[in-house]
Amino acid sequence: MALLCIRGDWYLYIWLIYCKIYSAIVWLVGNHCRGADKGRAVITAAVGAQSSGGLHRVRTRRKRVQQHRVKHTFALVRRPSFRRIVMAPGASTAHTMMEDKEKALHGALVTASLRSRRISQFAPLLIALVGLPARGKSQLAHRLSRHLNWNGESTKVFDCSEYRRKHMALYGSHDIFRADNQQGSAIRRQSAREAVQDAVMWLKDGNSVAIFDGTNITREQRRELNEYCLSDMGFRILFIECVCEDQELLERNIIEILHYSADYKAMTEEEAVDDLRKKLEHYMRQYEPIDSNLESISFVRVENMGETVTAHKVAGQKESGILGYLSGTRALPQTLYFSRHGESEYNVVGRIGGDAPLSARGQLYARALAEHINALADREPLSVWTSELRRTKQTAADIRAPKRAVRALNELDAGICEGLTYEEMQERFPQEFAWRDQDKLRYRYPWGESYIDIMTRLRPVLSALEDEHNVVVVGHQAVLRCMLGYFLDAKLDELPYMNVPLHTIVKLTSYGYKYKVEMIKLPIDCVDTHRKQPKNCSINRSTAEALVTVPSHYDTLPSNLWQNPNEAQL
Ligand SMILES: *[C@@H]1O[C@H](CO)[C@@H](O)[C@H](O)[C@H]1NC(C)=O
Ligand SMILES: *[C@@H]1O[C@H](CO)[C@@H](O)[C@H](O)[C@H]1NC(C)=O
Ligand SMILES: *[C@H]1O[C@H](CO)[C@@H](O)[C@H](O)[C@H]1NC(C)=O
Repeated sequence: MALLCIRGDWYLYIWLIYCKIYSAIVWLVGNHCRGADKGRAVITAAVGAQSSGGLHRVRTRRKRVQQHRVKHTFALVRRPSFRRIVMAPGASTAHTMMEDKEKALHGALVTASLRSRRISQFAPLLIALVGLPARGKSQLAHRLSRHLNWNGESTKVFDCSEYRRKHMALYGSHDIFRADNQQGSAIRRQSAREAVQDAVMWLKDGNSVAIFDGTNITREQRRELNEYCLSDMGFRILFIECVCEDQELLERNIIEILHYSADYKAMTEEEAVDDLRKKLEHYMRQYEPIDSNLESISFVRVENMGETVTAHKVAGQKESGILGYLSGTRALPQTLYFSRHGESEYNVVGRIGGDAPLSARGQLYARALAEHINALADREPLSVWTSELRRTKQTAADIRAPKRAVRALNELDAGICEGLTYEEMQERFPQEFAWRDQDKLRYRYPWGESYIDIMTRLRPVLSALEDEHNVVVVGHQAVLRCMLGYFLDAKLDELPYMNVPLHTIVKLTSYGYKYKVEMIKLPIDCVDTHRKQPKNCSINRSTAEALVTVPSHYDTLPSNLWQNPNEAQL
């Protein structure tokens, strides 16, 4: 019995050893095969689950497809511009089949782009501008920044030349831009490094976009920055190249630089022109335009200030939004006019909202406005945008220009408070009234809107307006506060308290990326509708405290308003 047991064990041992050796051989052979033709192993695994009857047919068919694809992708890998397609299934096969030399050449690029695909949509985004001076880079940077900030992405521009100016008390001359100027290029490199570092800090602090406004003109500089962002920081990165072939645009940009750049404040006109021309020459000697065949970066090329916009390997929500913005607007010089509607019957009696017609004085303003604008329209074509409400349409009625009523320009909807005076609001909804005073920007009227809401609905109008010239917008107080706030870079919390008086034309003229503002008050009397924030915003405040800043108005509509306004009781 014992002997049988031992012998039984022996059989078992031998059997086990046999199994081990067999599996080792199978493993070795299998590995060898995989090394030689990974493609087949992949296919075998892929169709392994299928019934053996159909296996042979499937296997051969797949194999042919796969071989074809391998050849195809292999050809594509040689052209970096198609690397996105290569990253489709089969890429790893193509990778294994590459020769060593090509592996070394493309390996880094393939992994880099693989990595970039893995970076989350929500990762912060660094935008790096590329291009020669006077191609409109700074202008694009600031406009884009304004647009992104408005859309809730906290964005900041990091301007290399500002860092450079910090290092040199006063701009010396074009000399520091020469490639062979050791000290100059050290300063430039140092300022670029500092700008990048600050941009990185900004993004690490939880902000979403940093715009790096340097020149990054060589391929090597771009590759470094791309590598640094993707691999070291885990940020997304998008290059925007500004190209400008149009002589007229170039000249205009150069004139703007000469006028507004801090570098040229201390120079005479001729000196500055000569200096800028030489600076451009130095840069031109070093400049390597982005070449999608040689570089594996995602970039957008903006030609002639937005006439043509091309995108290469641009992915992601933020990036496509930016692409949309860039292709939607041309950064050309513009003049825009804004006016509130003339005084309405509701303004006279201090009521908010509603759809009241103009008061007698409002009609006078409409005529004066038309006279003023028509004089301009005789020189240059104009167009008029109004809201869909009666008071703006009536205000624009006499202007001789094409008119359009835009729903997004309608006044803030006051919900349950539509048509009330502030006194009535305090009487009926004291708590709502106090809450509104506590945070006017975010307060939303029950069944109505907040300032934030109108900012959102104004987005498309603002984008459209940035691409327009000579447009007269006849709008309402809250809506115009938001629009002017956008163009003048106002802080959001200041928006609801901006003063946009009645019977005043606000003229905005662009210079560079900024706007100059002129207030043209037409001499027609009107009530004041501007209510300052009261000191006491507590919900327990007294009625007197709540109403302390309410502007004076008539209690009933006086019939002889425009004849002798001083007689009516205020
Ligand atoms: C307002 O008054 C109520 C009671 O009348 C009190 O409970 C509350 O704390 C007061 N709130 C403030 C902010 O003073
Ligand atoms: C606001 O008014 C209430 C009630 O009159 C008072 O208790 C409170 O101290 C006032 N707050 C301020 C900041 O003046
Ligand atoms: C471009 O970016 C790189 C990346 O950090 C930086 O080192 C380089 O100095 C920049 N070049 C210029 C001219 O701003």
